[in-house]
Amino acid sequence: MPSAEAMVAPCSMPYCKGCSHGLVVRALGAALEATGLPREQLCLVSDIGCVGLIDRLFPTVHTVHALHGRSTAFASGIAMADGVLFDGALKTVVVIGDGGATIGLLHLVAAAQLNVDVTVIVHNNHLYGMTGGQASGLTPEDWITATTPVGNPLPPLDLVGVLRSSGATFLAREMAMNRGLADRLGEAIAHPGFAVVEVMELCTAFGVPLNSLNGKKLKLLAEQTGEPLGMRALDAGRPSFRAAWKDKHPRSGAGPQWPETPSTGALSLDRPLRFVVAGTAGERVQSAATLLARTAVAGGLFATQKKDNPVTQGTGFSVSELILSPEPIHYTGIPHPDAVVAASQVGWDYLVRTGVAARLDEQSLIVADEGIDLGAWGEGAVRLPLRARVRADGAALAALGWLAARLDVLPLNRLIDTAERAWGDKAGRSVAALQWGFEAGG
Ligand SMILES: Cc1ncc(C[n+]2csc(CCOP(=O)(O)OP(=O)(O)O)c2C)c(N)n1
Ligand code: SF4
Ligand SMILES: [Mg+2]
Repeated sequence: MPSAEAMVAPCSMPYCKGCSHGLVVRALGAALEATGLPREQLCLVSDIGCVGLIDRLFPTVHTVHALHGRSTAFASGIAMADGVLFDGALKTVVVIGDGGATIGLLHLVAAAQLNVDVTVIVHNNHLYGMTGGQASGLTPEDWITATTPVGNPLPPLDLVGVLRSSGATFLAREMAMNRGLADRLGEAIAHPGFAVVEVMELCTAFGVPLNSLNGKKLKLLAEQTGEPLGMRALDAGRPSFRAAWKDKHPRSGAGPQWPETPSTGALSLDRPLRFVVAGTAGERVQSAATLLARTAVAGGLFATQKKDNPVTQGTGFSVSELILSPEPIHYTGIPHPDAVVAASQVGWDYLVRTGVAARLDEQSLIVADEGIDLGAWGEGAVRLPLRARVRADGAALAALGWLAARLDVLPLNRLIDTAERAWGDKAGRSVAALQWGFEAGG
């Protein structure tokens, strides 16, 4: 096993003297180094507590600091997105305390059920260290803590047992002081599904002084509770979430209404373009943006689309953030749009309310239906009779056609080609809207 040196920042540990968290940091550093993976394929998701001080110790990998108890949910989302939308090459590791693990227990249960490729390292020092030594769901019976001054009346939860019955495919329990910890963490990280390693630790600020604890007593305690110490159980028979998903969705990534768009020959674009398309739910704002994204991708360009609409689906605004680029897109946010489409008043009002309009600068184009009150932004905006000419559900598409022509983004014939592939003999009105907008912008 390589040393942790290359992975862990050369700064002092942010923990109390003797705190076991430092031992786990070193073991994790060595285990991550041993994967041999490029740094960008490693992602640490840290929870709240002393355990969560870990991020700055790992400056070269992805780190996400999550809400208390929710780190496993964040990690599951990361692993699912990577597994479904990309190649599943990311290794995601959760660093969580006994407090976080029991506050957010159902997130661990769900991750085990899903069998996502996430390794959860539970730093079990048997209490809430950071806030002064209160009892958690893993505090041993009779322990003295800040909230159980005469002894904890409850037995600790058998966390590994709960996760075993939830379908976890890799389970282990280890002492923090065990020299083999790095190997065990390495095995867990290499496992392609959900893995949990419960690490038994000393909190030298509270657990040790309040309970006359030392390493020997901790080991005894660990042997008397839960699954056997040093155990490692593997169920390689269950498919990982990614494998199960790919089995059911062999063409995942392509939405049901968008058949795979074959490559139609290279398109060129000399710069990334960032559009925000705003309109009313149900008026085909999203499918208009998707049409441009699909056309760009079929032509060898890169595209991202982020959708926003109210919780009550089908009512109110609908906003789509669209980026088209000749290069891979690493950041999908749009702080300063090149152009904004306002297909309806509801959509425009949302852009004002959420501060998007305030971020427009002199270079930003506003393409708006002529009936919309744009307030202070009216001057200089391009006003088109969108809704009057191509009806409400063609307005966003016509405005995007206008932009495609005016900014020389995508050719009309390729946009029409995508529309016809997607909507077949129902494409007529969409094609007409595109055509009208394109000609107006040309
Ligand atoms: C939702 C929420 N509740 C409570 C807190 C306060 N809080 C901060 S750290 C902590 C205890 C952390 O204990 P544990 O997860 O065991 O980590 P340790 O400090 O022992 O490493 C608590 C309760 C918080 N940050 N968020
Ligand atoms: S309070 Fe406990 S868990 Fe936190 S750093 Fe100190 S010894 Fe470690
Ligand atoms: Mg703790």
